[in-house]
Amino acid sequence: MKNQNLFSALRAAFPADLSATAVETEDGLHYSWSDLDRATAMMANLLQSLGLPDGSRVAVQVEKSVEALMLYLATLRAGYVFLPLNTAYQSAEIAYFLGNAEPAVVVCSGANFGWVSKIAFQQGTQHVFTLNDNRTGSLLDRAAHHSDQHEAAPRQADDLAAILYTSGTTGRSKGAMLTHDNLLSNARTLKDYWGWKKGDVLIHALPIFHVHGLFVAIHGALINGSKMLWMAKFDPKRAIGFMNQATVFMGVPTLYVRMLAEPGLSKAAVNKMRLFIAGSAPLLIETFNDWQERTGHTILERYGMSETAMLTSNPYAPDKRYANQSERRGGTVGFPLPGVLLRVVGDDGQNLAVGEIGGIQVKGPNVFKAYWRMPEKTAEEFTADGYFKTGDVGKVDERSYVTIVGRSKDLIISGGYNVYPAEIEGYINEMKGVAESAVVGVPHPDFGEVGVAVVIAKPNASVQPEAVLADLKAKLANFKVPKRCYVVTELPRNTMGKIQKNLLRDQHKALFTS
Ligand code: MCA
Ligand code: AMP
Repeated sequence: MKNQNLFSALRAAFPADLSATAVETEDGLHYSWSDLDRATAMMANLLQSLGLPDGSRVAVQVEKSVEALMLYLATLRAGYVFLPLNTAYQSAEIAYFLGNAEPAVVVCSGANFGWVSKIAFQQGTQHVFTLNDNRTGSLLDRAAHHSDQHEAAPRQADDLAAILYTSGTTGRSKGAMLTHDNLLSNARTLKDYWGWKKGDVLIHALPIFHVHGLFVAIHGALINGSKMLWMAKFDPKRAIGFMNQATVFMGVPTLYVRMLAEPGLSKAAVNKMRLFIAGSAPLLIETFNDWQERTGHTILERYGMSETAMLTSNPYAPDKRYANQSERRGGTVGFPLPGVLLRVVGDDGQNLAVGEIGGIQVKGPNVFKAYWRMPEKTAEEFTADGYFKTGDVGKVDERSYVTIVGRSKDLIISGGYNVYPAEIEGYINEMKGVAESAVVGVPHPDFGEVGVAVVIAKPNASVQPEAVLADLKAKLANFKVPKRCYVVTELPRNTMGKIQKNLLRDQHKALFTS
C-alpha cells in the first residue's frame, strides 16, 4: 500500500533542482531543498534511534527557526506525532500539556532547559533535547551523528500527525488529534483553491506553533515547491521590505493593521505580490478597505480552526461551484472549501434557511479525529450525523458566502491567539482576597480584541488591580493577561444569578477605541 505519510507528499513536491533555495532568512542564510531533505533525515534517524513506541508524541517549545521547521518535518518523517507549544507558555501551562500528552520526547530552548526538563522528567518523559534559534542545541549535536538518508516511516491516512491543544469553555485545553490525511488533503485543496503556481514565493511571518503558521503557510509553500522568506518575528517594515521578492503573504489581521501604519506601504512596494491572505480572527472591514486602497490588492479572508485546519475561503479565481463568483467579499469568510460540508443550525439542531443566524457545523476530510484522551468531549462536539460543532455563530447568504457573526464559545481572540476567559478567571479566583471575577473581550485597534478583568473582592479584603495583573503575568503566557483590571463591588447578573458578560462587554467596549 502507498505510504500516506504527509512528509512523503511534501518531499515529492520538492523541485528537481535540490540545490535551489527553499528557505531564506532575514540574516541572509540560504537553506536549499537538499539541506531540508538531509537535515530532516538526520533528525528523523535520531528520533527513530531512540526506540520510541508507535504514536509517540514529540512536544516542542522553541523559538522560531528553520531548524524548528526541520524538526517538525523530521517528526512526520519518522512517523511520530508533533505537538507544538506556544513559546509564551509558562511552567503551569507546560506542566498541564506535558502531563496530558505524555510525550516521549520534549524539545525546548537551552535557556528553558532547567525548568522544562524538570517538568518533563517528572511527567515521565525520557528524552529532553535543546534547540536554540542560533543553530545550536543538543538536538542538532545528536542529529549530526546520524545518516542523512532516511526512508519516511510508512503511515496510513488515518494515523496521527500532530496534536494541537485548544481550550474549551471549561478552560481545560483539549488536544485536537490531526491525521496525516487531515493535513495533506487540506494542503492540496488550498494549493488548488488559492492558485499556487510555479515561481510563487511566500513571506513566512507567523509563529510556527499554530495551524496558520505551521500548516497553512508551511504546507502551502512546500507542496508547491515554493521558496519561503523566513521572518523569525513579524516586523511590519521588514515584511513590506520583503515584498519586492515575494508573491504570497499570510497573516492574522493584526499584521495587516500594523503594516497599514507604515508609510512605506504603497502600490509600488507590493507590485510583485500576487495574493494577501488573512485569517485566524475577524478582519475588520476598515482594514480590508484600507488595504485595497493603499495597495490595490483585495485581501482574501478565510476561516479555520485547530480542529479542522481550513474550512472556508473567499475565492481566488471564479468558483465553478458557485456560479463562477470570484469576488472576495470583505466581512465574509467566503465559500466552504471543496470537500467541506458546512451548515448553519438553530438551537434545536435544525438546518436554518439562507440568511438566518445559527451555529456553524462542518464535516470533511480535514476535520480532526478526536480530542486526545477525552472521548466524552469528542462525543459532545460532534452531532449524530458526524458534523463537528465549531462553536462559531454565522450565516450563509443567498450567494453562498459564509459570514461569522459571533461565537457561542466564550473565547477572546487577541492578535490571532485564543484566550479562554474561564482559564484566566480560574487563576484570578484563586488569588488572596478575591471573591469572584469575570473576563471579557473588548475591541482593540491593534489586537482586534483584548481581555478586561472585572473582579469582586471578598468582604473586608483589599484587592489591587495592578497586583492582579502582575500575578497573572507571573503565571500565564503574556498574551492571556488582560490589558486592564477593575475591582468593583457588584457584577451584573441575570435572574438565574449568572454573570451577564454582554453587559460588561458593553460597559467597557470603548476602553481602547474611543
Ligand atoms: C503579544 N502580546 C499580546 C499578543 N501578542 N497580547 C495580546 N494578544 C496578542 N496576540 C503582548 C506581549 O506579550 C506584550 O506584553 C504586549 O502584548 C505587546 O506586545 P507586542 O510587542 O506588540 O507583540 P508582538 O510580539 O509584536 O506580537 C504581536 C503579534 C503576535 C505579532 C501579532 O501576537 C502574533 O504573531 N500573533 C499571531 C498569532 C497566530 O499565529 N495565530 C494563528 C492561530 P508585555 O508588554 O506585557 O510584555 S491559528 C488559528 O487561529 C486558526 C486555525 C486559523 O484560522 O488560522
Ligand atoms: P483556534 O482554536 O486557534 O483554531 O481558533 C479557531 C477560531 O478562530 C475559530 O473557531 C473562529 O472563531 C476564529 N477564526 C478563524 N478564522 C477566522 C476568521 N477569518 N474570521 C473570524 N474568526 C475566525
